[in-house]
Amino acid sequence: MQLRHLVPAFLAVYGIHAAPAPVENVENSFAERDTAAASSVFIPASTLYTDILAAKGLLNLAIYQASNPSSSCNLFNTAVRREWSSLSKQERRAYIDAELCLMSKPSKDPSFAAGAKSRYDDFVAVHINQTLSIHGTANFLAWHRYFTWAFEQELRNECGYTGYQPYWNWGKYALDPLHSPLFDGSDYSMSGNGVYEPHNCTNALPTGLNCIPPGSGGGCVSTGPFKDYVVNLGPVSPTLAIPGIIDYSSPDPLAYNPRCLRRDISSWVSSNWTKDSDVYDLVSNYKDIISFQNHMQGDFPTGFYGVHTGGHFTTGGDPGGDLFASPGEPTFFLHHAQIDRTWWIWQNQDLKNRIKAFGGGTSTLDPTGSPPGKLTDPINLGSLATTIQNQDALSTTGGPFCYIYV
Ligand SMILES: *[C@@H]1O[C@H](CO)[C@@H](O)[C@H](O)[C@H]1NC(C)=O
Ligand SMILES: *[C@@H]1O[C@H](CO)[C@@H](O)[C@H](O)[C@H]1NC(C)=O
Ligand SMILES: *[C@@H]1O[C@H](CO)[C@@H](O)[C@H](O)[C@H]1NC(C)=O
Ligand SMILES: [Cu+2]
Repeated sequence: MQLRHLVPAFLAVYGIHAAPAPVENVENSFAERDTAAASSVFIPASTLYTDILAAKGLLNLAIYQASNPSSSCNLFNTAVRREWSSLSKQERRAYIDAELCLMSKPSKDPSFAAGAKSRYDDFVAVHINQTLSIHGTANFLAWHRYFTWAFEQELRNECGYTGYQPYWNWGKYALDPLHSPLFDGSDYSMSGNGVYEPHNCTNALPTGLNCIPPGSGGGCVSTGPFKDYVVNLGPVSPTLAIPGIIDYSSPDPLAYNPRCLRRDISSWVSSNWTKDSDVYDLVSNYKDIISFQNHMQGDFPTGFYGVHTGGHFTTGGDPGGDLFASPGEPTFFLHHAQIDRTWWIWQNQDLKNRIKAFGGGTSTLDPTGSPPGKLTDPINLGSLATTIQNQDALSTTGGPFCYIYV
């Protein structure tokens, strides 16, 4: 049985109750968009609502650390992860070049995955291998935190990158992702859209609701730093509805299948699911860890994407729209840094009760019926990093970590 056939089964059992409609964010004003169009300078939308939560959280963290001074990591020596649009062009280019560098270094674990040619592919392979035990599960947030941190370490240690992992604050670009500094196709962007290729709607939620209308891409990415990047692994669970993509799934999910990077950037997705108000609603209204992580990952039976699915399907395409192979999309780690930051902001609202909060199942296909995840369960990333436990990944300023977000 191919892995992709398991996904609809998972989606049918996964999900919680219907979500309240997100409040409209008055800060994402059309005036800002018009100004941007007139001067052809992109002005990111305001993220004031979550910025306030983040600032309040950081203050809470400072107070918490002052009364729990056990850690060798503190606000004076911590690494600081920053937002893409707040980086200078040179800083963006340094991150891009470090990713390109990892894509050019050989795999360090070729026996694990036949299709993994580069060190970058090693990350994709580990994610493909563990997909069905790291999504919709207790370890979702902790696992992806450690995975993203391991990637940041590799950029620094293997490729001489001196910055830290930047994040993609979805709300800033949600109304107009194509003209944003992330996707404008310039040398300082993460490359632009795919070229237009006729395609049907993208079935992001195999429960059949809300098929994403085709955008202006679908073909190979032809602009910016990643235009020559070759995707080696997958597809495993493709969603881009182009014959040859949608009906192709390798019998060996770790086989070698070189092809172009495809995108179909969707403002339909980003403007509906990843506005600042969507993040604000998630952080402020979902107070226990289970409802927080479930709402973040979407409530598929009701057609609610959540910011996690929304971010992935803002690029969509191949492998961006593939639950298994998605780390092959160069923006994966920018998106997951923002997933991690959103968890961090949530934790910081009530550190005493939330810093140890952990719960859920162990199987993506049976999130509520599988054995509960444990704090002592390992996070084993193979050749990417040493094995830790879930409990080591709950604080960004404890265990192996020492970073915050501004
Ligand atoms: C993941 O990799 C391990 C080690 O090679 C293997 O035993 C396991 O079957 C793989 N799991 C999946 C779901 O591919
Ligand atoms: C769109 O879907 C229809 C019906 O399933 C199919 O016949 C057609 O080939 C598809 N077109 C593309 C471009 O995928
Ligand atoms: C948001 O989604 C709805 C359907 O749920 C759709 O009608 C609308 O066009 C979308 N909005 C944008 C701006 O794409
Ligand atoms: Cu993942």
